[in-house]
Amino acid sequence: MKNRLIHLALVALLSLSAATAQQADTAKSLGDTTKAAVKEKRPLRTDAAMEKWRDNRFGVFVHWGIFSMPGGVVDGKVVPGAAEWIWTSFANKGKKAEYEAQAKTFNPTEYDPKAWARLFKEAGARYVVFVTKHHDGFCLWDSKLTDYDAAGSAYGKDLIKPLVDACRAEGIDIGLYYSIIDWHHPGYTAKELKTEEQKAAFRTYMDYMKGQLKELLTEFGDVKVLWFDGRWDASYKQNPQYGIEVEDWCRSIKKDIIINDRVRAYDSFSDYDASYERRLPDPKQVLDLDWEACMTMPERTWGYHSQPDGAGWKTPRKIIGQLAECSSRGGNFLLNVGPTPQGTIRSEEQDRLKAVGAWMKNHSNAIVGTRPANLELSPKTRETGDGIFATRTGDTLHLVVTRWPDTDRIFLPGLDRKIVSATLRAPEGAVKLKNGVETDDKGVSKVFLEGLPLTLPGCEPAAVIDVQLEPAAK
Ligand code: JFZ
Repeated sequence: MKNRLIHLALVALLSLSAATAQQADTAKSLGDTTKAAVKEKRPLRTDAAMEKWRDNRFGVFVHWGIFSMPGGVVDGKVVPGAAEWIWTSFANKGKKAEYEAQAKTFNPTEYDPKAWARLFKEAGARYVVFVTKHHDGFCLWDSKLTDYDAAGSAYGKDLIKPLVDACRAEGIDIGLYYSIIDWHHPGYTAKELKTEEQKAAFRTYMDYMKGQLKELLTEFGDVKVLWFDGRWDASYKQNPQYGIEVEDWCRSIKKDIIINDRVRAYDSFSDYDASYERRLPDPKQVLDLDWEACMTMPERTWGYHSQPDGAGWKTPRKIIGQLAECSSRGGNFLLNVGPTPQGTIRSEEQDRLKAVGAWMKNHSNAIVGTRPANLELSPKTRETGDGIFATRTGDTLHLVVTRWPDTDRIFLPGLDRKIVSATLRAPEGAVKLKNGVETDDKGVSKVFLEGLPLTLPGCEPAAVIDVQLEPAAK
């Protein structure tokens, strides 16, 4: 427990520390040849695969594995925090073998991949990211390189392929999560590699990883995203060339694969920055690269926890607000579920996915396929997901309103184009809004929409106003 807290604190510290400090630190430990790669912020990709990734905007993350079995409880005691880290509680009690033995009894008999796929589709998700191997090393597919996998469990067969097929059949793009950290593989060491034996052993692990990544990239059809994680151990950081090798390997197998920033030991953003974890980027931050925020529904845990700690389950309004905020800033939003060991998705998660989906059914055009409108309509000091968030498609602005304004006007500072029309798309029918311009004492004119209904229409968690603009001057 203590170890885990220290670890989580370290991870948090790391991610919070300024990029420059990290780079300075990195430069110290790297030779000149790799320094350039470390600082590399690549030009934005313009290929079709990356454009599609941007268009998708909303994904579902699935954290599932034998870590789901204890449900956050060890020896009758509830362990707060991330349930997918429960291995550390077992290990600290000298019960690593007991943890791993769960692989033999893992038997999600209620698993219905088609039902999951339908649910994700109903939620309005355009892509998914499945954990195929988390830090505990258990593999959810049938890997030829280990028996510590779904095929070697009581269930006895691959869990990933049927899900990949079912989601693809629903038109959902596929992403696979793969942990670099591996607490099971005998060659993996977390600490700095000192002896020749350790180095040789880690080499066997590198080859194992590459073999598994080849399986993932060749046996599951068109995989769009590889989502790496767990690059912070000393062994991996001591050898930054490992991350470069892994990344190059994946690209050599699939040229247009989209890879997140967590593949290399240090700050290469790879194709996009996935460091926004259970948080959204600071409103003051300039975001000039592709990025994605991943989010839990309860406060902390990714894997199934029978009693998640924290402030409770996020409301659909909060989730939709966060999704809209990400879209308005050019980022994707990856919303997590942690299925039960039986293979079901708990009602707390289903209800929220369906509520988001009910909203997406009417309003996905404010999210999917949009680009940021670059309008700041909410205070920078707001809570995430709370306010008015502007996306655009062509000459149409979409304003997603999760906090109903205090007056009947919405000002659009920074808008330099004329408004043709503005429509509130309410479930009980469209409402035309008027617009006007007000010039203040300093001669600055401010465009506004006017005539908002008295309250947020219907019972919707968020309203959407479409604003048709005059075409931009050529
Ligand atoms: C990692 C995992 O340890 C966790 O179990 C989960 O899978 C999550 C999606 O990813 O946790 C992290 C990784 C990176 C940061 C924080 C937690 N970070 O950069 O702040």
